[in-house]
Amino acid sequence: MRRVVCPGSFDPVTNGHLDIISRASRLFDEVVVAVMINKTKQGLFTVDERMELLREVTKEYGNVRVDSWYGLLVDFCRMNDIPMIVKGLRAVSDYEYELQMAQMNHRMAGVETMFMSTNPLYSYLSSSLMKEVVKFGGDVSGLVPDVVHDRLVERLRES
Ligand code: COD
Repeated sequence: MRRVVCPGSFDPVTNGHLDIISRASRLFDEVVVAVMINKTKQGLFTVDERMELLREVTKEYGNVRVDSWYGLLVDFCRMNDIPMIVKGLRAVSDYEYELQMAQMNHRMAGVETMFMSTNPLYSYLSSSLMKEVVKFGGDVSGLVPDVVHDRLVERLRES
């Protein structure tokens, strides 16, 4: 079985993430979306909430599974028998750090990284930008899935 992991913070998932996940789902037998836990960073959504949103927006793809992990991504790969990571590249600025991680992951465990060029429609999207825009009353509809849009508005209005 050709299995790949799509890792990230997904706080929350955007249409940019979803585009990469859906394209990967057409190339691999199974895509495991892994919400990586960063205990030093307070997210807007809890890890469980992020996973719930990811499950909701990927339910139409029959071969996408959502999981979470605290620790090295390569250990998650070993545990789940995953030989490859898929990442989206938005710009040259993403590349330097992504390349460093790809080389380190390969050195540590022989795990390969595949880079997909971002869909130009979504190349300027990031979870942080979506949060900032909604926080100050801007409109991000069409840039995140509808369910995420509603949860963002609800959560940021609460605060
Ligand atoms: N278009 C296309 N792709 C996108 C877009 C977009 N608009 N936005 C994001 N992406 C892709 C990028 O490939 C990105 O890497 C991924 O989606 C996830 O994005 P985020 O913002 O949700 O997540 P990040 O960047 O915070 O995730 C970083 C990781 C958690 C993946 C990384 O830090 C990691 O692997 N940590 C685990 C610990 C570890 O193993 N560390 C050692 C690494 S060598």
